[in-house]
Amino acid sequence: MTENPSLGRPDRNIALELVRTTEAAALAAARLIGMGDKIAADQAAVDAMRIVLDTVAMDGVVVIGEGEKDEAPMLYNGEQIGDGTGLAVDIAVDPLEGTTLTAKGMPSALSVIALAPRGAMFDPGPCVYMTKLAGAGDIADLLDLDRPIGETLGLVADRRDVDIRDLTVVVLDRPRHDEGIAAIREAGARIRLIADGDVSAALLAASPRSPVDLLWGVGGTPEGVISAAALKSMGGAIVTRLYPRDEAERQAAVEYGRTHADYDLDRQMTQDDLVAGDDCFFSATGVTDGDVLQGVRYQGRRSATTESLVMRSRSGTTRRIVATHNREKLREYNGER
Ligand code: VTB
Ligand code: MG
Ligand code: MG
Repeated sequence: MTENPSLGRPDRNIALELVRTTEAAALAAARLIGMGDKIAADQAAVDAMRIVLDTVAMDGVVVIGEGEKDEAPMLYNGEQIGDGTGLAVDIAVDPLEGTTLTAKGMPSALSVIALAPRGAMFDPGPCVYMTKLAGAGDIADLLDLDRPIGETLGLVADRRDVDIRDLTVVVLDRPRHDEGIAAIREAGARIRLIADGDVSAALLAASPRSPVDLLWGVGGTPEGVISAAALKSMGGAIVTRLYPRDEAERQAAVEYGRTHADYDLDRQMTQDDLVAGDDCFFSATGVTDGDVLQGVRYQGRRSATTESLVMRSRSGTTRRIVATHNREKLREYNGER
């Protein structure tokens, strides 16, 4: 009779172990805030996350190791992670989401990781970009990339019983968004332009009571999948569509679609298409200070604090974990941090 012995019973929440990996990456990257070297900051985050990941009891495979587009060091796609026992899982990492933000000491750099049962995560394939529209769960049914953004803003304003000019849309500051930005302004909504970091922006847009209502624009496909894992847990919504950069990438995507049934340039994909099923896990730790998470704070050589968001989609539990790290003890058994 009992198909799944864990159903209805509390079981392991692996996100509570993942938080150690994003904390380690954040602590390592934060040493390099404002130092002007995004490669070094990224490398520090990758190395630190990699070491702690191997302590997690799981049979993991990296399916999204962001870094290709920016030629950053990465936890390689296909790399085996964990101690090889237990759950067979897909892992998506961005050890430092916001390498330039970190190098320049700008807000909202995060370390992030997402995990889901094997096969659950969308494979980005050849497209490094996707168009994204994200917000809180109360407007999930209004998110449609085929409707002009100005009209969607009108519907969101009606739904929330506010004026369009009360709405704020967060947009990556990129020339490719010029038309969209003009359309949003034309509709009367306000815009918050950000230099990088659309995972953090998706979390902000999806939080009820945040000053931002929507995330709109073209960002990284890996970041889209990672955001989806978070939004599934916190009750937010995202719709996305692959965005080939040029004709060659479009051709490669069409070719890829012949052997991968769910790979379709025309399809709008929601959080449930990007991360299937109901049991994904997410952890993010702030590197630089931001609206969603406080960054790493050092208290001299003795200690440092981190703030993390830790979530699981099945239970919908979101935890904010503030940790105090004893840097002296860590130095003793881990080397300098
Ligand atoms: C976004 C942003 C990232 O890449 O996904 C962006 O969230 C999109 O690519 O922080 P471009 O920078 O090429 O526009 C990042 O900026 C870097 O991973
Ligand atoms: Mg990265
Ligand atoms: Mg990134």
